[in-house]
Order: sequence, then C-alpha cells, then structure tokens
Amino acid sequence: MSIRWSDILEQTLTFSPGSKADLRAFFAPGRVNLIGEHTDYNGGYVLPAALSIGTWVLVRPRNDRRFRFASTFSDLIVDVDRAQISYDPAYEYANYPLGVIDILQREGVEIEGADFFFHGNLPIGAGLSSSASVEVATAAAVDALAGAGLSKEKMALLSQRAENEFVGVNCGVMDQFAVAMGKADAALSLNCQTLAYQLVAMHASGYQLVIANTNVPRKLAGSKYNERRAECEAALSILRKEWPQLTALADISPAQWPQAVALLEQAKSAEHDIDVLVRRARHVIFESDRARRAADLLRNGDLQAFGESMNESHRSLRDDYEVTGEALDALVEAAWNAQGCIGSRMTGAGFGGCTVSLVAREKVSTFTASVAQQYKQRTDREPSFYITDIGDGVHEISVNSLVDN
Ligand code: NG1
Ligand code: MG
Repeated sequence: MSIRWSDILEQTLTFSPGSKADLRAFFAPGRVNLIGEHTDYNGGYVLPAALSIGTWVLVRPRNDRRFRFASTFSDLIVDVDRAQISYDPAYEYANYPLGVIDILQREGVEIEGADFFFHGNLPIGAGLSSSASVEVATAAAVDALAGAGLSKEKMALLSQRAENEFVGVNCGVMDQFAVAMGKADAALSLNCQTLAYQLVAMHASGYQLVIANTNVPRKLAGSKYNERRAECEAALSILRKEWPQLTALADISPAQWPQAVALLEQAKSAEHDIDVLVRRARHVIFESDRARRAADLLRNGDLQAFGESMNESHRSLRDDYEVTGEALDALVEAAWNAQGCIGSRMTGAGFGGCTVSLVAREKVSTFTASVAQQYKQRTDREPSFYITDIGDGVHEISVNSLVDN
C-alpha cells in the first residue's frame, strides 16, 4: 500500500489549521509475536518484534486547554476539554490516546492541549497491536511536547496502564513493550514477570516474515481470553497449595511438569475440568520455555530449529490451549505445506486474526499464492498478506520526510 502523504497532510491541516512547521510527527509500529503466546499474563517469556507498519501521529500544541483527535481511519472528530477527560464509548479509538493523556497527566507529564491526527496501516483488531501502537505514539508525542524525557520503558508501562485502567482491557505488557522498545532486525526477548529484556538480532537475511490475516473477526477473542486467564488462575491456585512460593504458572519448569500433573490430577475442582486445567498449564509451561530457548536459537542463527519451535507452539495452542479454530489452522497448515516455509503459527490471542510464517525470500510470492489457494479451497475465504520487515520502536520523524512514495 503506498501512502499519499500529500493527502494526509492536507487532511491534517484542514482539521488543524496553522503552519506545517509547527507540527511534529511520531511513528509507533505494530508488533508481531514470534513465539510465547498466552504466556505474558502467566509471568512467562514472549518474543515479539516491532513491525515496519504502524501508526503515525501528527501533533500541534494548543493553548486553549482542549484535546482534539481525527484520523484517516474514521470520520469521527473528538474534542475534549482538558478538565473533563473520561472514557466515552462514543469516542471510539480516541479513548486510547485520551487514556494515555490522562495517565501521563496523573504522572505529572502535562501539556495545555493539542490536536492529534492519526494515520495507520495496520489491520485493526487482527492481533498486530494497533491499539498499543496508537497508545505509544501518543505517549511519545505528549512526552516530547511536555519536554518530560520519559524512558521508552516508562512510556510502555504507562500505555499499558491506560489500556487497563482507562479503556478497561486487561492486557499483558508484551504489546506496549515491543511497540516502544523494538529495534530493526531484532526480536525482543522479554520476561513478563521481571520485565528483564534483551534485544536479539535476527540474522534471517535469507528469510522473510510473512504475516497472513485469516480475515475472520476475532469474535470470541474477548470472552475466551478471559476464560483462559481464569483457567490458568485455577491451575495456579491448586499448585500453590503444595508450592506456596509459586507466583506464576510459567515459574514451573518442564522438569517439574510430572510433579505438577500429579498435583493437578489429585485435586478436585467444582468449576473446572481438571483435564482441561492440565492441558492449559502444559501449554503455558512449555510455551514459555520454548520462547526463552527460541531467543538462544536466534542468537546462534539456528533458524531451522527456530521455525520448528514456531510449529510446536502452534500445535500446543491448537491441542492444549485450544485457541486456534478452523481458519487459523487452515492458514498454518497451508503454510506448512508450502515450499520455502520453515515455520508457521498463529499469533496473538487467537480465534481469528493473523498467522506468522518464516519463508525463504525467493519463495515468498509462490508461498503467498499457494497459501491463498489452499485457504480458499478449505474455508472459502481470502486471506490478506503483510510482507513486512522488523522495524524500530516508537520514534519521532521529521514532518518534511513525509512525502509521497
Ligand atoms: P492480541 O491478540 O495481539 O491483542 C493478546 C493480548 C496480549 C497477549 C496475547 C496472547 C491484548 C491487548 N493483548 O494479544 O497481551 O496476552 O493476546 O499471547 O489483549
Ligand atoms: Mg489491542
């Protein structure tokens, strides 16, 4: 998709009249999780990467104590008095930047007011973190206008708080971390409990990440997501009776698994089927370990083994965690069958949304053709593909560099 920046700047100046020289621009990427799914809220490891697609925001400061929002993805214009910031469903996507402004204000990072014009090229609600990208872009813009000098880590944590407390989505910290702190050609190995992280260079010169969208809306994602969280809580509370020092499911190592199964199988639960809890816990424990080891595979340049870990992750999400569904399984199996693919899995919460595959560069066009054809045959749907590089986390860009390409 080629972006017509001349149109976007014109729309921005119609929404926010004034000199172009007074605008500032920020970019925050989307993210794709390469491995480590449903581990973040279990205190485990994740391995996301920032994308080269994402959200741009153009900002102009105001001195009349108003915050205004417009975008290329909706006709809605939201105009809020600085003294009356609160969540309102009618504000739609603008609740994300408003939440960030609200949290930053409460942390002492304040500005008088501003106009925000958003443009993005991420699919919305497909598991590539369009919401975190809007939040973190806003955090960087407000930080810059206020001259506060927040660290990117702080921006990520405050954005996550905005999503939890203001928007009311109980997300883990992976999304905002990747969007804020990602680096081109590197994956971010993050321990979601300690927040210790390392950027791991992805020496994948012969390979390309290919994201494929099932184009199935993630209808169940919200309710099933909360159901999985509750099942993990239930398994944890059973195990804590014997292991009181345990703080998260992902603290259990694969070596301790036989003991953990025995403890779970001895337990009785009124609300949950123990066999289900065993499978959920097995996914979390082995997936977190896989995500931790996958970072080492990247460090050693062992992409074949990395790809095999992606495949194992998908099988575990399909059979033990049960969050894939027909469309995601069809896309992943099509990728497994296609030439040049060394690994493929669902990414994000599941129940629709996207898959991520590692594909030999010279095979990318035959890969997408073959996957599209197999997927269509099996589901009667058309997938979309995003052939995107791993890009940098949030950063300011010069407004003059926003030109048509
Ligand atoms: P997606 O589906 O990409 O929004 C969700 C959570 C993550 C993580 C994954 C599963 C939100 C906003 N994000 O990601 O924190 O738990 O599912 O690994 O809910
Ligand atoms: Mg989101």
